[in-house]
Amino acid sequence: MPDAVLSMANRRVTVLCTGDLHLGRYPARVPTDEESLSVRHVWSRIVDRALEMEVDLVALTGDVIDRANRYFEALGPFQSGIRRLGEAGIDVVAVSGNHDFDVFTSAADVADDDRFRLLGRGGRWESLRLRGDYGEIRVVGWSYPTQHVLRSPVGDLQLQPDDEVLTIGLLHADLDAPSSRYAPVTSSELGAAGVDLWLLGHIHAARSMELGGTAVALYPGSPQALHPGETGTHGPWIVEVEMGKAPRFRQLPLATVAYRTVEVDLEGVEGDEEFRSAVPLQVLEDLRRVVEGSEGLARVVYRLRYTGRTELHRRLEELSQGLVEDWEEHYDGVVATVDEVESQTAPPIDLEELAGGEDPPALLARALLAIRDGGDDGEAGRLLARVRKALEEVYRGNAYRPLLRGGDSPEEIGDEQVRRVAWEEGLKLLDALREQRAGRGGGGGRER
Ligand SMILES: [Mn+2]
Repeated sequence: MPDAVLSMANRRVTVLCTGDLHLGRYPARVPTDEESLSVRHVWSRIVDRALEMEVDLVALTGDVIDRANRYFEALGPFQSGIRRLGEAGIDVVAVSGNHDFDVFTSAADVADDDRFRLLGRGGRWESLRLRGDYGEIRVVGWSYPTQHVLRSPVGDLQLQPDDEVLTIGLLHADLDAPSSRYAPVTSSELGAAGVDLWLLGHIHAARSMELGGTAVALYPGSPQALHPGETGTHGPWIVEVEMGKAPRFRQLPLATVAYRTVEVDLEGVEGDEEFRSAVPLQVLEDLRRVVEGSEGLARVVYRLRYTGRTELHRRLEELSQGLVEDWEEHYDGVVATVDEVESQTAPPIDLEELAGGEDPPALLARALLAIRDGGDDGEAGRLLARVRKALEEVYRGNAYRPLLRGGDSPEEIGDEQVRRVAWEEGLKLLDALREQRAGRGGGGGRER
């Protein structure tokens, strides 16, 4: 067996990491009387999972409790989780954040479990050695002494170099945000601190960063999504760390609430009936995907962004009223609702009809018809030349180069591309012209 020849210190350590639970808070825009949507329910699922997976360590990166006024509401659920982990012999390490800088100390004292350690009380770094089947690891942590911390605490970390032991750092901090009042730290100082794996708190969207060598930092994000801005996947992370190797991360999508912003394409949608099927069908398509990628999701709250050209352009708010107030879709045990709609649609344009006049919109409509049909005389020719010149300038600016496809130099801009851009930009310009006229009450708008 290969394991037998490895020294104890080289064995893999499996860490379950989460933070920013805000126990006591309730997700926004969902019914407040459903236990399955609460943060404490998700916390309990996280503990279940840590037990099932028999992880070596649970790491909590601050803002576990949501401020002093939620303390007593949060205390019971927090306690019972810590107790269950302790009884299973799982070590739990934690630091406090700006929300629980004072209350987490009290909660930690109440927990009074041999397996649970709140590190770095009073803003002083604390180092701890833990032993298990994996061998030995070192954990360092720092907790908020006050609600605001204006300077980086990392400068005070005097870590004894030790190449023999894997070092994990816990910190609630704002990464690469120099003017932040929440412990601003930089990637370069984290990378230079002698820590193999930084587990961070404060940012609710999960992300990981390489810090040079095999050192990495992870923001696990909030395990339960808490408001419509918290889109994306939420849940705790499993991190597998081994000496001298880059850690491996994997998120457990255990959040029971998801917030989604999706684009709904209404191009060419005509009449109320078509609207009533087009929107739910597109939302359902997204819902199926989301449900398949999650475990135990209960609610999805949608924000819709309508796009495309449709004769319903001016009536979308009215048509969406019932959708926002009453619509509830049930799919595989998950309830989806629409919280808000935003319209970026444009009215359809009858170019032939418009082209009959003598005003600027008519002139532009005639040029667009010519561009569509492959012509380049008169106004159409002038428009195409202007578009080509603008595209050439974009190509010459190096900043845009990575965004461009199809050619490396201005000479390679094809006629097709010029025509396509002129068509799209021309339609936008026409919309703007018509919008202006309708706004002035000039009666130029064609749509009803
Ligand atoms: Mn925070």
